Amino acid sequence: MDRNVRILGAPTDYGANRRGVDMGPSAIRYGGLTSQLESAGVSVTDAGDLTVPHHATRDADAGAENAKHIQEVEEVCTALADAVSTSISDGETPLALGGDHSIAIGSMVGSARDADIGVVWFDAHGDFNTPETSPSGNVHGMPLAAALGIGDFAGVEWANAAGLKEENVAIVGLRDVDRNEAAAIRDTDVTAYTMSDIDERGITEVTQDALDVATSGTDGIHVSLDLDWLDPREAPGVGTPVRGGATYREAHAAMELVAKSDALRSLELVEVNPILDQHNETATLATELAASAFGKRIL
Ligand code: B3U
Ligand code: MN
Ligand code: MN
Repeated sequence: MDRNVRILGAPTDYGANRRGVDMGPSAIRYGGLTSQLESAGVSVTDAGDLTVPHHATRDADAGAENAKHIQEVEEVCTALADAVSTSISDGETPLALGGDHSIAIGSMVGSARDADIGVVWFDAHGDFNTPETSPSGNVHGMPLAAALGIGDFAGVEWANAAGLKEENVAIVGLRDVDRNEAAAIRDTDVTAYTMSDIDERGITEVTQDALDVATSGTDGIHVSLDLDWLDPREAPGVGTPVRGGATYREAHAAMELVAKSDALRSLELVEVNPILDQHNETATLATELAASAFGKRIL
């Protein structure tokens, strides 16, 4: 398939309460994103970065204690949703670069604007907290709940806007889930695979199941890749590393299956933290994984 990819940078860390992931888009570009994507046979347009309100212009304690910087998160997500949906209607596949994982609310809302979509969420964390259950108040731990309309986000409208169906959402790679968050996931029709599932069944079978969940009856899928899904040995440059994650090979195998599904409508790479990275290796790995998701072949 001839594919054109449009890179959309979202240099924000408001959802992670300021930890340096706002530098992710630069680091990922510097890690060779365009050439990696071209080696996957897609053409690439870089639309630059969205404008994110600067910290100097905002109150450091803005937002509710249980949903920090909710207004800034909403601003960024609204802009990203528009950019993602415009990209799709222009015939270009959006590739959003975070930034913290709160940007996924914008990606999903935008990707779902004119279609029924499924979602595959690769992450160590559930990202299923709500302001009521969150231990941190950081919105990057809440985007899946938000996009499914679960929880009270101080009346913020996007929370219900995506129109996602729980039964088309799959989370892959869980190993750090808060107690109430786990109960919330179990209460829904979302499908969740832990690292134990990957241990028992292997990455291929689990990813294929997740893709089946997301593609069943939908027009396409949004794939959200939190780099902390990988083991910190492979991806040290993330804000909240958790031991026991996916290996380099498992991550590539999963992305190759994404490519094979031929259903990818939008992709995002999030939570790369250049401050914590070593020689930009996490950002560089993110570019490789994107290439695999877009169908890079060896032979
Ligand atoms: N579950 C915790 C921790 C966390 C979630 N996502 C990340 N960290 N990156 C929380 O704050 O919601
Ligand atoms: Mn996440
Ligand atoms: Mn995570």
